[in-house]
Amino acid sequence: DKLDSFPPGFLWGAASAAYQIEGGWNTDGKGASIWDEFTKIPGKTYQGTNGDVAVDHYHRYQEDVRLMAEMGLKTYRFSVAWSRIFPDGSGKVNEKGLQFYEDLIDALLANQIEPVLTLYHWDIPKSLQDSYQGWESRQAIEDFSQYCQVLFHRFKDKVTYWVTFNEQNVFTAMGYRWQSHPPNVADVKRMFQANHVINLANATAIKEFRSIVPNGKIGPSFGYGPIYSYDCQPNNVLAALNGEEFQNHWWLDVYVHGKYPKVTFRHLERLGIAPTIEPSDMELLQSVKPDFLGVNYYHGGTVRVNDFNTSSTTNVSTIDKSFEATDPYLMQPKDEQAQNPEKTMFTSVANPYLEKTKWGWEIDPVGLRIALRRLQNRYDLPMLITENGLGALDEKTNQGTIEDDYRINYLQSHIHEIQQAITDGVDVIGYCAWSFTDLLSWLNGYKKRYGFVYIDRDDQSEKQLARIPKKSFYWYKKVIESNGKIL
Ligand code: GCO
Repeated sequence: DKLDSFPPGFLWGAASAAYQIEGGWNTDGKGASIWDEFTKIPGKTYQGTNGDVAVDHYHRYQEDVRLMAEMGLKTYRFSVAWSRIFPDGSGKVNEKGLQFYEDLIDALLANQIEPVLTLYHWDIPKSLQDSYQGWESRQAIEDFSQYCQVLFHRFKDKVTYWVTFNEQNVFTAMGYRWQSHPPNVADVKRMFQANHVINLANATAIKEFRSIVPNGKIGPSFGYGPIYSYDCQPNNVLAALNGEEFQNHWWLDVYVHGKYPKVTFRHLERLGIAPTIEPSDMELLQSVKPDFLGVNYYHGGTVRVNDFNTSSTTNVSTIDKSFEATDPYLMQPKDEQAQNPEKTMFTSVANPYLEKTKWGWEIDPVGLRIALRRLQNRYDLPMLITENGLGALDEKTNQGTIEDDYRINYLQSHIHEIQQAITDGVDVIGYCAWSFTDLLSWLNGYKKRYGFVYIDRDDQSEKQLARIPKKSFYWYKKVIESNGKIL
């Protein structure tokens, strides 16, 4: 029945990122990235884990692609480590780095697996950070564009789907605000400025792409979570509008319409933290449009209006309480507002209807359908789900198997909602589960596992880091074989 199936050619896939799987951090001429440095700072990652070896995909990619073929994957999303191609970020190309990705791509194509190539999954070369502060400098636009052009030329006949930036919303916040990613900065003004430069780099890369890879498809992968109002109290509904704009449209409107949303921009201007925009910037942003939106979906967010009386971090004692209801801006000193610019727009609360994973992430499959519907309405582009999955503490049974029924349930419920969204009329071209093998969780080491394929880290034999397909691997194989019908 047409109404409850997936379109023919639907791209069933799985995803990964270079730093999280490759290892070989200085092999074959690779330079260091900001992550190679950051993970060595004591206390930054769980048990001090780093990606020096990761799951050694750099040396074992053939074995990994064999498993993908056995599973019947139609597509595989991976990222290229910029510092393999340009060890110093710019200047001289490292042919061995290019060759690695060419070999990987050829292996995928030989198995009829469509490559989805991510250009930037968080690992800017360290030398660019050191010499001009990375994304805070406009020089990064030029260097990123050079790097992209090398890949466009080299792989234009082999790769159709390209992703520019992965989760720009996540890596800018984590890196420039929360100090939990490199470059380990806590400065909201610098965050918004770096973010603007990345927008320009995104647009510049897409512009180059149009002339070099005219038949290819390119777009960003955004970490999207729909924002819900806590209830129907109108001020809470307004807070949810603010939340959706501040957390989502702030990026997506720029990608698709070349505009910053007005309410948030004015708000940041008032606080003195809006990005500095040069005369030709908006013209550049408006001159390009992605072919598709990559959607990374894990969960949404629930918000309400900030009740400053109950806020634990705001000192309201010196403020005339009679202002509170009418103008929360008057309550906080401006510099404090600038550190928490969303505070007067909305505040996040737990959703009482949703259960959570062990890491406290809400489990919300219907939220994925809502996400797809909202994104289709506002942006009207085909969507490729570039990530969705469950991080869990998988354990081997005595028989050496991994019975991850919880992951099957999680994926099944989400795939079901995608199918519902397609029935609603949404244009979804594929689904890449996160992740193919277990991999290095940036901050949670190897404890938090996402893969269809277990990586055995206890095995001390010569089979170290052995790959063991989990129960979910065999389940997903059947999902793919039946184009989603066994659901
Ligand atoms: C983790 C995260 C990642 C992200 C991915 C984002 O545990 O480190 O969940 O695996 O999902 O890198 O694109």
